[in-house]
Order: sequence, then C-alpha cells, then structure tokens
Amino acid sequence: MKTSVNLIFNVVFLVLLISPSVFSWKKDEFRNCNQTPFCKRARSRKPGACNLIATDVSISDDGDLIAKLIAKIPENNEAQDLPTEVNSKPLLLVVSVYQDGILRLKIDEDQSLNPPKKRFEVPDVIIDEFLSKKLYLQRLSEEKIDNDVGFSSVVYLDNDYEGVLRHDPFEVFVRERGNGKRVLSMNSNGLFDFEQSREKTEGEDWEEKFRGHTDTRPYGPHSISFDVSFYGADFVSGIPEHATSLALKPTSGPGVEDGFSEPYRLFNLDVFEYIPESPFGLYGSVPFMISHGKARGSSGFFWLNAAEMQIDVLGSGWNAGEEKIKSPVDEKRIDTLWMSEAGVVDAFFFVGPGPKDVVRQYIGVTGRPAMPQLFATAYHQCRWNYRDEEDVFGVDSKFDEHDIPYDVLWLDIEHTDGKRYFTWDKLLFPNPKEMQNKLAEKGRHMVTIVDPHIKRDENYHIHKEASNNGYYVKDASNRDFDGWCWPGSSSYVDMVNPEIRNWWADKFSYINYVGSTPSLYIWNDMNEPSVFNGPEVTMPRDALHGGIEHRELHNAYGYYFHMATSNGLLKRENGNDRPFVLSRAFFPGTQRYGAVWTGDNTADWDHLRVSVPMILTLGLTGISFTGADVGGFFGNPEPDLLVRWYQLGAYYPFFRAHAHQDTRRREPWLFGERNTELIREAIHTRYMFLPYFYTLFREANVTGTPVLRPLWMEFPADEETFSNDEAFMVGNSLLVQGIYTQRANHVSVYLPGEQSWYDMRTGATYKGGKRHKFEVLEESVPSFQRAGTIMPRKDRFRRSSTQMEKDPYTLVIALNSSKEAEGELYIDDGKSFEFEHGAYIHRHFKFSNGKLTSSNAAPYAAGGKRFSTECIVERIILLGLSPATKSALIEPANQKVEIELGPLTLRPGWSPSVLTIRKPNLRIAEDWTIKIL
Ligand code: NBV
Repeated sequence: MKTSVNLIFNVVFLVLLISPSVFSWKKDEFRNCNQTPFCKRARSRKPGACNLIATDVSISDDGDLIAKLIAKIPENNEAQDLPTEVNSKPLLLVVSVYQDGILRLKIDEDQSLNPPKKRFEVPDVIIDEFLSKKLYLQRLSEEKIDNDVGFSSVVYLDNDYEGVLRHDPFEVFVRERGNGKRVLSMNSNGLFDFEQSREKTEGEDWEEKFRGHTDTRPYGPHSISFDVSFYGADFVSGIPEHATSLALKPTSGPGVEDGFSEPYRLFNLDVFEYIPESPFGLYGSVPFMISHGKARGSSGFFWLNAAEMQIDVLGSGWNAGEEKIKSPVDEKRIDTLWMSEAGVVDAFFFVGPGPKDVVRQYIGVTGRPAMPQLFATAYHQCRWNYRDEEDVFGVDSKFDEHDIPYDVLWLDIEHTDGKRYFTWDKLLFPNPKEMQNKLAEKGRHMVTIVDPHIKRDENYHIHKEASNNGYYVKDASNRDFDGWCWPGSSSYVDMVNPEIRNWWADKFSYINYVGSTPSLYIWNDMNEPSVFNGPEVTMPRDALHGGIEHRELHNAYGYYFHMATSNGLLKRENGNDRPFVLSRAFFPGTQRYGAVWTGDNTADWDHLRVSVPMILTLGLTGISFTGADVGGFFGNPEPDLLVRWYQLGAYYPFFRAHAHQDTRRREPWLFGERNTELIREAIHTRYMFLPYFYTLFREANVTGTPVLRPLWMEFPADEETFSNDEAFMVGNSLLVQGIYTQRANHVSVYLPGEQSWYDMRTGATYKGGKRHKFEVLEESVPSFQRAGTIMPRKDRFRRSSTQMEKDPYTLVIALNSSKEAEGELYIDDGKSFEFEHGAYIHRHFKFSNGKLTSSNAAPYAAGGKRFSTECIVERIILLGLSPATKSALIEPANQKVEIELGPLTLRPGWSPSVLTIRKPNLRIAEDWTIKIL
C-alpha cells in the first residue's frame, strides 16, 4: 500500500516539476517578513527601544572584558511588553580581542540562572588558529562620552584601533585611536533586543502555522535583533546568497525600490526559478557584511549564527520623524538591522581598512579557502543527465574531434540506481570503473552527484546502516524524519554530529563506493536541505539533531554535509589528493571544503548579468571558488546568449556548463561551425590563462583575496567603481566586461586608475580613469590587462589541463608609464598536499630599468619539500615598449635574442606596438634576467 502511495506521490511531483507553467518563482510558497513573527516584531521596534545598560564591567581571568546587561527600569514602566522578571534577568556580555585588530562580542543568557533552554552556538566554524591568537586584556580604561550617565570602557585592539563598551546606553563600537573616529558600531540606534528563553505563560500559544505546516515551537520566542552601523561608508555588500547587485540596495526607509521592501533573507532554500533581482534568500548564507567608502575604506561585521536571519539595509533618512535617539555621532554612515530567530550573539568587528584587509580578517576567523587541484580550475562539462556510458564516450570524443579542451565530465542523479547515492544504474552504467579509467587516460576526471536525502528502502545499505545506528535527523516526535525528495520517501543523515560525519566520510572509500576510482570526485546538491513536501521546501524547524532544533542550525546543515563529503575524499585510500566537492548550500567556513555554484539559474540575459555580482559577493566572503551554470540551467539559450555566457564564464573561478534535463542538448558543437569556433575560443582563453588562475587560487588560499574581485577592491578610492558590477577584475591584472544584451553593437567600459590598459586581444592602449566606448566584437567580451602587470600563460591547447603540465610558458608584460611591471607565478604538482610542506615554485617577475628579472618569491618553507619542473618560457610579449627595440640580452648565459613584432595572442589582429621575444628558452624555475638592448 505504502509503495503505491509513494508511486502516486512521485508521479504527481514529477509532473509538477516538469510542467513549465509551474516553473516560475512561487513567491507565496515562502514566508515574507510579515509572516515571520520574529522578523515582524524586530522590524516594528522603534529606535531607542533598547533599555539595556552595561553594569559590573571588569576584566575576567581569561583576559576578556565582561559585563552584565540589565534592563534600566524606566520611570514609567508601562512600555514593558514582556513580564518584568524576564527583562530583569541579566545577559552576559564578553568582549575578546584577537590579533589583526579583531573584536569579538558575545552575548548570551546567564547559564547560572538555569534558563529553560541552552541556546545553540555553532561549532566547527571558527578555526583553532584564530582562537590561539587571542590577546589577554590587562587593564581597562574608562572615559565619559558626551553627557553619558555612566562611563565607557575602552579596550586596546591594535596600534590604530580601540574598542569601546558604552555602559548607558549600552553600545559597542570600534574607533580609530587618536582621532576617535568611529569605524563600526552596534546598538547606536537602540534597536538591540534579546528574547530570553522562558516558560510559557498561561494561555500563550507558541505554535506557528504556514501553508498547512505547523511549527510546534516548544521553546517559544528566543530571537535576537540589533542594529549595526558602518561609518564613512558609501555602500555595503556581502551577506550572500541573493540574486541582486553587489552594492546592497536599501530595504527599509525612503527610496526603497520596487521588489526590495523585504529584508535580505538568509535562510538556505531550494528556490525554483529564482528571479534575477530580489533580496530573497537562496541556497546558502554567510552573515558577513563588508562596507566600503572613499573616505575611510572598508570595515566588516560577521555574526556567527545558523538560524534564519533577516537583514535590513536602512536607507538614509530611515529614522526621520522618530524621536531622535541620543547619538554622539552625526557623520556619514550606513545603518543596518540584523534579526535572527535563535542562537546567541557571537559577532566579529573587522576594521580593515582596505577591502583586502577585511577579507583577510574574516578568513582569519573562518579559515582559508582550500587550494583546488589544477584540473578543477579548468573547464567542466555537465548536464542533467548524460544518459549512459555511450553518451559519456560520445561527448568525450566530440570534444577531441572539435579540438575543445575539457577536464571533467559530470553525472547527475539519473546515473544512480533509483536515486540511491553511491550506486549506479546497472543498465545505463554497467562498467563505471572502466568508464572513468578511459577518461582518466586523457587526463580527464568525472564527478558524480551525492545528495543528502537517503531513500528509505530496507535493501539500501546506506539507509539500513543509518536507521539502525540512529543516524537520521528526527522529527518533533523523535521519529526518523521522513520527507519527500527525488527517491520518494527519504530521511536525512544528521551531519551536525561528528561521529555521523565520520561514518558518512567512510562511504567514499573505494571499497564502500563500489564503482568509484581515484579520478572520481563529488557534487553535493539539495543540501539546504531541500525537502519537497516540507515547509518552504525544506526541513521543519522543529526537527531534531540530538537535542538541537533544526531552526537553530538550519543554515549550517549543508555546510556540515559538504564538510563530511570533503573529508570522505580525504579519507580515500589515496587521500593525499586534494578533494574536489561542489556544494549548492553554504555557510561561513565553506571555503575550506570546496566550490559552490549559484544553483538553478535561467537561460536569459538578466541571469547572465546577475551571475557577476553573485560571484563577486561570494568572493568577498572568502568563498572564491564559485561559478554560475554556463548557458543557464532552465530553458534553452539562443546561440548568441550561450556564446556570450561561455565568453564570460571562462573567467568564473569555477567554469562549468550545465543544463536542466528538459532542455535541448547544448554541447559546444551543436550550434553551427561559427558558434563552435567562438565557444572553442572562449574555452581556449581559460586554458591559456590557467597558470594565472592557479596563481590566483594560491593567493586566495594564503590571503583570502578572491580570484574574481570587484573593481573597487583593486581601486578602493575610485568612486566610479562603487556601483559597477558588470565588470570585474580577475586578480589584480585583468579587467573583464561582460556583454549582457543581445546584438549589442557598442559597450561602454570604465577603466579605473591612473595607469592605462592594454586590450587583451590587440595590445592597443586605453587611458585609465575614463569611460571608453568600444565596438562589441563577436569573438570575445572586452578584456584588458592593467599597465604595470605581468601575466603568465600557457598557449598550447591540449585535451585537458593535465596534458599541459610540461608545456612552456608565455609571459605578457604590460608596462606602465614608468616602463615598469610586476607579476607572479605559482606552480606545484597540481594535485597533492605537498605544497603545504614547501613543494612549490613561486616566482616573482619584475621589469624595471629596461630589465626583466625572475626571482624566487618564496624561499623554501620549513619542512623542506621541493617541487621541480623542467618547464621553460617560450615567449615573452612586451606591451608598451618602443617598436624600434630590436634585441635583448639573456643573463647569466650572455645570449643575445631578437625582438620581433607581435602578435599578442595566436589570433589575428594586433597593435603594432606588441613586441615578442621568441624562444628565450629560460627555465621557469630559475633566476634569470633579460636586458632590453
Ligand atoms: O539533480 C538535478 C538538479 C541539478 O541538475 C541542479 O544542478 C541542481 O541545482 N537538481 C538541482 C535538482 C532538481 C532541480 C529542478
């Protein structure tokens, strides 16, 4: 009986899913702020409503600043909306200081008063290294601010900044030492509110209903909200994931645009056909905001909390007409309102002052981005689904036939036996190992999908073990939670528990994952988690992970799943290879485990456009290895859109084409010869720049600075760049402008800075600090090398990146007005963790005084492992030298070489000022100098 009900349910679901009329964003399926009581309550609070003051301020034995927050009982006590005994219980506040000027603020209930509930603090996000960088406060200085009743306590952050806890009214802020200028602050608008857990009062109903789902809310309201202000800011950015502009638009106050009156929601959700312009929350959440302004630079605020969060950006004048609250500061600032359903306050203040500093400070807390294997930075070919082995081999050989390189072929859910992950459909994929090995012979890899929903089938080994061991998330009545997903009735492994994550990780061993080989890597989808019949297509908030409610950790579920999967690949028998796992859901710390993509976009121009701010925003939050489905997941792209998408996608850090199963096939050779040629050229561009990309991935791995950067990250003082998210920087050297309209003839490109830019195809120069109008070419999107930089390339095209390993390098030197340039190249084995022990090459190239020098940028690290390569430099391209230059001298060999004219790339058309030194045949790993004669 149950099986036939399952079957009917499945069929109905499938019909619904593939029917185009239901393939549009169904707003009503999701809660808005008004339907979310904690959000509604927080949003309706008036500035100055917070009546908390800090008392008993002291330095603890642990070297922290500690205080109690108590309610100041107003003379007229009518305004209290909670029983007095709740309000009068003190909250505990702890301010700790860490290296790099980081202030951490924790506020929680006092456990010694036995609150009815211990609130959840998210483990496994903050890295140990950060904790070891705590500074122990020695003494407290106090001062009076304005006409305050009490004092403020001041703590030293570093030479330039200090943190202040203002006692009455309670406020925490960071300011510059010396001039006292504020950087960022909390509760300056008096909106702080902390709903303490308590017993139910008589007649109170804590249940919440939404579209037929009941949330039992056994612990009642325990939300937290507060305001955060960013000083000297022209805009704020960050808090992914939303499909919207990079500079966040106001969501409250005057001047709110249509469609932006809801707060930015952070609640991981599987949203069918998301629209390309909305504050609506998508698949992942990072509650980290970065501000930037011409005057002061950047600052950042991070709230480690995994419950649903809603964030308002308050448009200027948002509090006009309100009774003015006592604030000493009238300088330019952006106010924001942060609201979360549960958890504690665990907040980090980052002082910057540059955008790169803020990102470094943030990843100092949450961890450095993983260094990917080289193959993963190349081109990936995916579709839902490559039908069977024959299809796989067909696609694989067509790439060769058409001379298009690719590195990874992906298999979506249909490759499994009835959506039982870790299995293969025996008819369609009878020989998975042979299939992977065949591709591996050409240096190619495969990826299979492994989702978190486990089919409840007694004969399925994963289900049997998980249910016998009690490894599933439980529902509110403590039974295995049973929800609907691709396999029908499914349960979800409780990834928050480290023991269960370990068990999951073991499933990736070659013995357990039958049919897997070392060239197979993994894709985690649906890990928000997506539950077709759940409230808002996800897990009920009252589901249980041990004693923790799902509501408290919802946004981190997918992170733990990603972590467990990535650890699974590490545990494989050849665990010395770096894992590659793509995840749809994400949370702070995701950058340590792998790549992320922007989910189910649509094949239209607006989605192409919004992919750029989405990827840039992720990069600002440390998650640098990201991309959008090239071509658009839903729908059929017109050939010109597909071509433009390849041309832009070739610069995404994660470059993968993907398509829904109902779309027409769209492999690169299916749109006529000319389009094949154009797509080939786009993919070739990526392969050509792989050495540059890999160097940038290493930079991200060390410093957190993302591979793809907003223009303002490189040109922080140039206001023209602040609202520009149609162009971006790849590293510090390359500016790329997307083409986002059909049949565009011209495009206006702003080239920032004082130095000029060289057209990447022709070498023609254009002035910086100016907008230029360019004719739009069919062959490529506009891209420019910044004067003063040196970019490494590999210009020979092979079948895959792995086959380019021994290929020679080209260096492109773009001289600035002082005839100087600099650049870097990072090389390692592209695969293992040996680089962490010093087995890498890091070269620094510098051109000045008519000489190009290659020197070692990284004296061998402790641990002493070496990496060597025989690779040579086969070409040096010089941009910006006089065309009369005829020869150069290579030192130390004392060999004279000719300098010839162009070209810049192996394609036709270059400017006459492009000079080339052919075959200098220098070893890339060695020190050398070339002197222009
Ligand atoms: O596994 C099927 C798809 C996948 O192709 C896509 O990339 C994911 O984002 N998956 C979502 C589930 C179904 C979407 C309609």
